[in-house]
Amino acid sequence: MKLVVAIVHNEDAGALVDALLEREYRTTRLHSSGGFLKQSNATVLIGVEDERVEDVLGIVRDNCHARTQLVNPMPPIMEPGEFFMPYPLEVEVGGATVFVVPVERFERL
Ligand code: 2BA
Repeated sequence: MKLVVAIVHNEDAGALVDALLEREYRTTRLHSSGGFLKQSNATVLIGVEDERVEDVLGIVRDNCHARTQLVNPMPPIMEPGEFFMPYPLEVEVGGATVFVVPVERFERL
């Protein structure tokens, strides 16, 4: 058994969980936030048999889309008289960041 941990955009999480549920995968959706952008995203946990991992990854691929987001860079430490014009930077946030982790033991008690 594997635990698939998928960090996805908030806007994709609902459709992803619905699509997984439709195929009878059990999921848990956690509210999370990215360390870099500090914006909220969603972490979806899916416990699944080894032979169904690729099917789950396909569903993640079909439902999660890459986006570009604008970030305002941190201003540098300025000397008196210096001037800093903050230009927003474009960052591509992937469709999904996925970890597939082996599960040592699974029980529903
Ligand atoms: P964030 O940490 O908010 O990162 C959002 C996007 O910013 C990233 O997209 C990446 O394009 C960019 N980025 C992140 N750190 C950067 C850095 N040090 N320098 C330049 N650009 C940087 P993704 O790579 O698609 O990641 C989306 C979200 O997935 C991340 O949000 C984070 O919540 C999670 N994530 C990504 N890689 C991870 C990892 N190795 N471990 C844990 N969580 C991860």
